[in-house]
Amino acid sequence: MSYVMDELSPILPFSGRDNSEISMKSNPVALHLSESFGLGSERISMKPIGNGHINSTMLLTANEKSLVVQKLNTEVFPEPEMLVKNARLIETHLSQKHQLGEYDLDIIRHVPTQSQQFLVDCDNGVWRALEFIGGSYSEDVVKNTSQAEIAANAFGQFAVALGDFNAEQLYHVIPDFHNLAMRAQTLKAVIAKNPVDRLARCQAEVDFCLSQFGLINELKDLQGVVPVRPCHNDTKINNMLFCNKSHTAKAVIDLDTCMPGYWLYDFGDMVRTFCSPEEEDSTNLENVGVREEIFAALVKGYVEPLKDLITEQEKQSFWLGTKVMTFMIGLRFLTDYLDGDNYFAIKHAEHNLERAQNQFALYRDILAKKHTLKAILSDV
Ligand code: ADP
Ligand code: GN1
Ligand code: MG
Repeated sequence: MSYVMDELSPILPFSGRDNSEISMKSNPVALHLSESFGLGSERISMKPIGNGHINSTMLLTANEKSLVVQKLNTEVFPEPEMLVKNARLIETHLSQKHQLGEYDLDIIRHVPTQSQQFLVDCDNGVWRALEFIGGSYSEDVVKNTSQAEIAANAFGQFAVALGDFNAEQLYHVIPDFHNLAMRAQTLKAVIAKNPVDRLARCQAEVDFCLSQFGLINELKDLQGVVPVRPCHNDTKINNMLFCNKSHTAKAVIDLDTCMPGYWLYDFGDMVRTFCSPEEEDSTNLENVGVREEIFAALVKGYVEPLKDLITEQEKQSFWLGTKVMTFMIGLRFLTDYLDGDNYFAIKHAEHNLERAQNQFALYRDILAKKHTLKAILSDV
């Protein structure tokens, strides 16, 4: 599935007595946000966009100008002001790179309110606004090798542009975000508690998960061997915007989890979300697996911009990244299922379990294709 962001609001132009206009004018949230972020109070529309699991993302349009507004998930991000501070440091760095001709992609900038604030309290939550990148679309499943190479290359450009950014400036908005040992502890704690009595329903997945904890030591062995770098930490395919016309990469989005990490995390999350022909929550498990030609295209696309910075050990660590990231997200979905769905947005009761089953199916296929995938990696 893909998600298209038109140049203009999908509801515009309004003709006569448009119902959406009437309802939006009386929608106090849309009106408040529109006035706060300087769009005015005329011809307002607000509708959900994208398929993110964490924040509520809306396209807000008024007077033919559009902004992306997001109600931040403050359970996940308890310190939204630090989230915005991190993102703005990155915006500034990327803008400098852009001015030097060293970064070509669009930069998603936060938009201040009329009183120069970046957060607005509204509707029992905290909202921010981002510049809307029109004429773009995002994908939930990679269509072909060319798209994989283009997106991976853009994530690579993003990594290189942040190569000289001091990631220690970034606040750890979610501590231990990709710490597998910590994620394993959390899973064990929720198994012990079994708060919503779902353990029996997913014992097979739990047993499988517990049998894979050797990955924790494999990761520990990398400490001091691969460099800590500024990472995006959520390089899933729908965090890339493509141009409607040229189908080139337009912007890397969702910078909320940019924190110090290993490039293997960003590589692995791309493998996880680019390579399967099925969406992350598909229950068509026979079809879930790694498309080897997509894997090869992603390796090529990502490594090319990194070539002057990447170390041999980092390249070698990409195999571990492939395994760890797919496994870890499966573990996180399973943990959330057992915990009663407190973290990821769900559409039905079994959603998190189905996501976990999907990711474990993908992880199993990765293990089964070990020799082929490692051979592709050793070729770059
Ligand atoms: P989440 O944190 O919930 O994943 P995202 O920031 O990734 O939220 O946004 C969700 C979706 O909204 C994206 O996948 C994309 O389709 C769309 N989107 C987000 N920001 C923009 C933007 N600045 N311009 C256009 N579309 C956007
Ligand atoms: C969440 O925000 P979104 O939908 O891009 C999650 C990622 C997971 C991903 C799984 C802050 O990403 O870590 O990999 O879902 N983001 C956060 O699809 O937890
Ligand atoms: Mg996202």
